[in-house]
Amino acid sequence: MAMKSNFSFAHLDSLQRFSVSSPLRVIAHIDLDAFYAQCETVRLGLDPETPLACQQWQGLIAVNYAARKYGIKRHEDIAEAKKKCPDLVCAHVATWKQGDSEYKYHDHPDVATHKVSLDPYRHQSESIFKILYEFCDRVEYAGIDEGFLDLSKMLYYGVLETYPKLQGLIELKRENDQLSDLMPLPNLKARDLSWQGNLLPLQDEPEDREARDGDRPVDWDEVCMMHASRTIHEIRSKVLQTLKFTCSAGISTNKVLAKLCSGYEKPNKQTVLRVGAVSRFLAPLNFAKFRGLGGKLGDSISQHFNVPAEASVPFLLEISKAELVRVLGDETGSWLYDILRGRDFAEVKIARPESKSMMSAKNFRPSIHSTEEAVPWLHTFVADIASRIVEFANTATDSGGVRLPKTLVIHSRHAKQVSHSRQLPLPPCTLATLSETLLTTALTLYKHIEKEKEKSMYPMLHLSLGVSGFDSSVAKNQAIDSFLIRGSGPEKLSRQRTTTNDKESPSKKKGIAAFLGSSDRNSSEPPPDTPQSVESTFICEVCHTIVSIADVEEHHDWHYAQNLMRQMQEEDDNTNVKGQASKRKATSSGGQQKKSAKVEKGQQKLFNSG
Ligand code: DCP
Ligand code: CA
Repeated sequence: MAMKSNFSFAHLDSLQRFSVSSPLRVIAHIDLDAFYAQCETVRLGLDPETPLACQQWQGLIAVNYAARKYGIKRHEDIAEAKKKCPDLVCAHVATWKQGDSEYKYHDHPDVATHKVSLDPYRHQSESIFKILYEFCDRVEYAGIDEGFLDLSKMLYYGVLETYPKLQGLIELKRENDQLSDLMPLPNLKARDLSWQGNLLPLQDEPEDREARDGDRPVDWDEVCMMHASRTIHEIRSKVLQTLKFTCSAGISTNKVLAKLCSGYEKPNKQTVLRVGAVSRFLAPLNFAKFRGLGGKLGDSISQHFNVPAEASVPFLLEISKAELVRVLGDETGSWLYDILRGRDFAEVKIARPESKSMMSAKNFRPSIHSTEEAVPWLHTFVADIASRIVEFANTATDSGGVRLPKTLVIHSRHAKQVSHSRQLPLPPCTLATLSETLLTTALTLYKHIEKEKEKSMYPMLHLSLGVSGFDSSVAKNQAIDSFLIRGSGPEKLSRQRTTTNDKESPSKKKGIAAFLGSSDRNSSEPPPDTPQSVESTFICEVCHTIVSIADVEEHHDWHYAQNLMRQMQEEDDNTNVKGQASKRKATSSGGQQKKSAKVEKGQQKLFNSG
C-alpha cells in the first residue's frame, strides 16, 4: 500500500479558510531594505551601489547597504559619517517650508523654518503594498516598509491545480465526510523541488545544499512551502522591476518565524524555514530577538529563571510550561513556551489600521513667542493634513462615502513643559471646502487657547494640529457657528472638564464647552454629562460610564480625541528620544505582550513631527 502523508485532507482543506492551526499554512514577511534610503536613491536616479544615507537635519535616519559597508549607522552624525565615506550622498528628507501649501525637496532646509514630510515614503509604501495585494489576498500592514502575507488560500488552489488527482480525491472525501483521512504522499523526492531563496537545513542535514539527501521523499508541507518560496520570489522581482526597490523576505509557518527569517540575510535575499529546521535555526539565537522579549519581559525572565540576558533559546527550553505559567501568568507563560519552540498561532490580519487620526506637528528650536510666529505653522499643518485627508478619501475602499474627520485638536507645549490640548468639532464640509474649514476652525481654536492661557502659552516649544473621528457621515456634525454664535462667545465659554490646576466649575453645557475638553496632561475623565435618569442608556466599554443614547456619538468622539492627545504626547516624547530609540516593529503574537508606549515606525505617517 502506498505510503500516507502526515497530513489529512482536512489540513489541506482548511488552508482555504486561512486556518491558523493548519500544519500546511505558509506565512511570509517582506521587509524593504534600507527603505527611506532606497526611496532617495530611486528619486535621484542614482546607481543603487552609490553609498547613500537619508538625512533629517543633522542626523541620518536610514543608511543604504553600500554605505553600511563603511560602518555608517542610523542616527550617526553627518560629519562622522562623511569621515568614514567622503563620497556618501546625504539626501535630506522632503520638508514643508513654513507657510507653503506643499512639501518639496528643499536644497537647504532649516529646522527653524521647515518641517519634515514623510509623504514620499508613504506613497512608495502604498505602491509596494498594491503589488503585495495583487498576488495575495491576505496581507497585513506591519509598518511603512513591511508586511505579512498569508499564502494559505493561494496554496490550496495552487496545489490542487498542480496535482489534479488530489483535486478529485479531496472532492470525494468531502462528499463522504472523510476529510480527516490522511492524504497520499505527493510522490516527489527532495531533489524534485525547485526552491527559491536560502533553504535553511533540516535538523540533521548538512549545511551544503548539494550534499543534502536528494532521495528523501517529501510531504505536502514542503511542497506548499516550495510553491510559496517561488511566489514570494515573483513578488520581490515585480517590486524590483516596477519600483526598483529590493526587499528581503522570510517564509515559514507563522509570523514570528517569518519575521525572524526576513532579517536573517539582507539585503535582497529570502530565507525559507521549514518546521524540521526550526530548532536548529532557533538554537543559536539570543532569546531577546523575539519581539516582546527585548524589554522588561526579557529582563524579568533573566531574573526569575536565572538566565543570562545574552542566553540563547535552548537555555529557556529547559523551563517547564507549568513553571513559565506560574511565574509569568497563563497567557504570557503559554505564549513564551510556544514561541520558544517556533509555534505561533497569530493570524495575518487583513485590515490596515483605520486612519482614525492624523497629526501634523513642529518642534520649535529655538522656541517661538507670538501668534505671528505660530499662525503660519497652522497654515502649513492644515495644508499637510488636508492633503493626507484627500488621499485617504481617494484610497478608501468602502462605499460609505467620503470619510472626513469630525474633531480637530490643537496641542502645544510651553518651555516649562506645560502642555495644553483643546479640541473642537469640525463643522460639516466637503473635500472642496476642507482646507478652509480646517483653517478657520484651527485659527478659532488657537485664539481661544491663547486667550484662555495668556502667559502660559509662550515661549512655545511644540505645536501640533490633529484631526480624528473619521466618518463618512460628517453631515451629522454640528456647525461651528452653532457652537460659537449661539449664546456666549468663546471667551465667555466655560470648560466642561477640569484639571487639577483648573478652578473653573464643570459645565453641563453642550456645544463648544463640551468639546473644549481640557487635556492639560492629567485630565482623563470622560465627559461628565451623564443624565441622572435616562431611559435609554449605554455603558461605554472603554470607561464604563453610563451615557445616554443621544450622547453616544459624542462620547465616542471624546475617546477618539483623548487617544489622539495621548498619541501626540507619546509622539512628542518619541521625537525627543528618537536618537536612542531602538527599532521596534509590529509583528505577530508579540501582540500579546504589552505594547511599547512609543510611536512605532509604521505610525510615522500619522505622527509626522520635526
Ligand atoms: N525609521 C526611522 N527611525 C527609526 C527606524 C526606522 O525613521 N528609528 C524609518 C527609516 C527606515 C524605515 O523607517 O528606512 C524602515 O525602517 P527599518 O527598521 O525597516 O530600517 P531600514 O528599512 O532602513 O533598514 P533594513 O534594511 O535594516 O530594514
Ligand atoms: Ca526595512
